[in-house]
Amino acid sequence: MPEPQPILVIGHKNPDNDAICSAIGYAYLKNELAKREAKDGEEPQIYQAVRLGPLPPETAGVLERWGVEAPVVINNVFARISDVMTSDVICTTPDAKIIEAGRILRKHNIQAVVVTDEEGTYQGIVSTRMIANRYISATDVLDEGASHMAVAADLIASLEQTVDSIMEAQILTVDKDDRLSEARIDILAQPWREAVVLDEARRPIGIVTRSDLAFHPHRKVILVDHNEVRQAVNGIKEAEVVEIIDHHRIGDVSTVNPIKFLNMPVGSTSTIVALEFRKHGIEIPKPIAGVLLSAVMTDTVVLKSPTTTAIDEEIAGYLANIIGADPFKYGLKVFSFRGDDDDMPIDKLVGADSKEFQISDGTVLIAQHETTNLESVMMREQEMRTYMRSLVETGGYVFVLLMVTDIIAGGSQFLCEGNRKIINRAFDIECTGEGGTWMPGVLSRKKQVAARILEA
Ligand SMILES: [Mn+2]
Repeated sequence: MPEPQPILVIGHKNPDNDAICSAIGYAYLKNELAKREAKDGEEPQIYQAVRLGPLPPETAGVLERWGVEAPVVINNVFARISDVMTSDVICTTPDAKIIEAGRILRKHNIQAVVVTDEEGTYQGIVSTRMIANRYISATDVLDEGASHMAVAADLIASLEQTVDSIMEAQILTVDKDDRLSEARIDILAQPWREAVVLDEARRPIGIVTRSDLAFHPHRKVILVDHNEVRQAVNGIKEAEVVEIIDHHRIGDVSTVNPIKFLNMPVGSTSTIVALEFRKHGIEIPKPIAGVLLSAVMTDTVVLKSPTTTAIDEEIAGYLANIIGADPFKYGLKVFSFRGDDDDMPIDKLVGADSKEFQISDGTVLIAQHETTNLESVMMREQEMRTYMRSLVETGGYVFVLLMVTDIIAGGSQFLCEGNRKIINRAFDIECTGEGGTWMPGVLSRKKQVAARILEA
């Protein structure tokens, strides 16, 4: 049987701080709960936080600050060879006698033994079928009139030959991370029943037989900070979603069985994760509290975004108390990890956080850059506008709107390139090609900007 696999805790594609931090926090909580619930002598289920893209700079800063390891990057959750392979491989050497290989096959009640050289490098396999074929071919010799005694003597003698005389070296070899659906076709297309799983040094680490292919494994995943297929890991439809923790609109992920689906209209998924810790009476260690608080602060723009609820405020205070910091000051520190606005490359400054929206006239791009120093960002206005015009050209956008959000003042400076009429109409402003327009209280792209433009 394949080894038990960890349940993956996954945020959305193109991860933001909340997608990664809520996954780290929730995986920690689930591991603690699994340890608490595991019966004596039973291995607890392992939960592993993973991510679908690079760490945002503030996340990198926060994880380093607290000495928390970054979740590993995964590309997909398609079923893999490792989900079905047998990992205890029995090996022999090319100079072993066939009779010894036969004993190994019988002793372990297996169908194939893997042949490796002295360094443990893969050479081929010997299966019960290959040995049996010798006996079957002996019937030919008998039919041709050879004496039974002579054939029997030959067969007995052949048991003393070395394994390499009947070893098959052309068997399919696969990687443990190969997609099962693709490997299945290759395994069925070859004349042998087995495929050997090799590591990078070509050492055998597993074996897959045709009977293993009857098994259709589904990798277990917990989704955090999203519940739409479009934003989810590749292969999600082949996986088994066992829980969802989110604070977005209900999307289109569907499941076969009833699951825990915890969705709350609060400012961040990390807020909900912190609530779950309290609900289960699991203590939040300082580093986890620091990680979760950072995401409450980034998702709610230091509790100023209109998406912020009283629950977020209460949780921010609670987490800040654990790490002994002021939530607002800590939030500003987290934002400062994004780096100086003066020397940030222009494509990052404008495009790092940008989303496309469809309106009746075509596609528009709304970018947001959060800052504690609006003045220093606006020093680069001409450079930003030139870059935005290039985005309008290459992306074929109706317009590109950049919200430079001042998180201390609690508002955004709008800069627009392309057709400004739509923005001007939607917000009843007169955005021109110079200076931009200050929008007090506007912090949320989703709630206060995209929604208005889509309605206009
Ligand atoms: Mn979020």
